[in-house]
Amino acid sequence: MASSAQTPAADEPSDRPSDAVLPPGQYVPRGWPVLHYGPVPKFRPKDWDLRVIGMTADGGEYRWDWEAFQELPVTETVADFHCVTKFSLPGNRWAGVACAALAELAPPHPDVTHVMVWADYGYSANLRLADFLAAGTLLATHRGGERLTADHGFPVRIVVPHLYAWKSVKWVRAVEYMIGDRRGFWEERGYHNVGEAWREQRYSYQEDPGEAPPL
Ligand SMILES: Nc1nc2c(c(=O)[nH]1)N[C@H]1C(S)=C(S)[C@@H](COP(=O)(O)O)O[C@H]1N2
Ligand SMILES: [Mo]
Repeated sequence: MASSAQTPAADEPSDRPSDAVLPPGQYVPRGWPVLHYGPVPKFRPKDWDLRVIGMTADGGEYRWDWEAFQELPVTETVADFHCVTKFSLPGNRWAGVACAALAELAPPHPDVTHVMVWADYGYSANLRLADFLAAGTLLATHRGGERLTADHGFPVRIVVPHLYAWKSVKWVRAVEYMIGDRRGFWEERGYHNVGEAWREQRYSYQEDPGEAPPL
């Protein structure tokens, strides 16, 4: 994809010391916590779709209904998961549709720099295009061989392992291609615009000039 070269590759965790198991400040809890803002949406297969909107290469929108989405090629990735509230889940085996594969089916305009990932009820998170296209970034349907439960994002959540988990949007319904950056739900409410866990980019006051749209 021509546009993937505009931002640095983000498929490797940044600044990871060779002996560190978890990013700074993180611990492994018992079980898998459930954390989100607002209600869990009810899945209605007939109404569900996943759309790619915004600045596509051909100016059109792309849409997959539930049947069509299930026909997309499935990949697996094993990755840690880091919440900014400091719990981490090491070694998750996620399965789903690679976001890079989705972007091949729905190519972004060459000037696209960022994406907004949208969920039911309006939750959103912004990503650099390189984060979206990174090797570990997936529209996950399964973890550890089991379908996600409603609490954890069924039917589809994005997983962006190298960024704090508020970017791993549950109940994804749309990906918006953007020319330029815009803050998502938590990025407007005090969390870091980029959110790299290995750089401990937790809060917006840690942002460098030029790293984020003004608050
Ligand atoms: N749609 C939606 N996705 C969301 C959230 C949310 O509030 N709404 N919370 C995020 C946060 S802060 C975290 S830590 C993870 C938690 O995922 P889990 O409940 O599967 O552990 O979901 C993320 N995805
Ligand atoms: Mo979180």
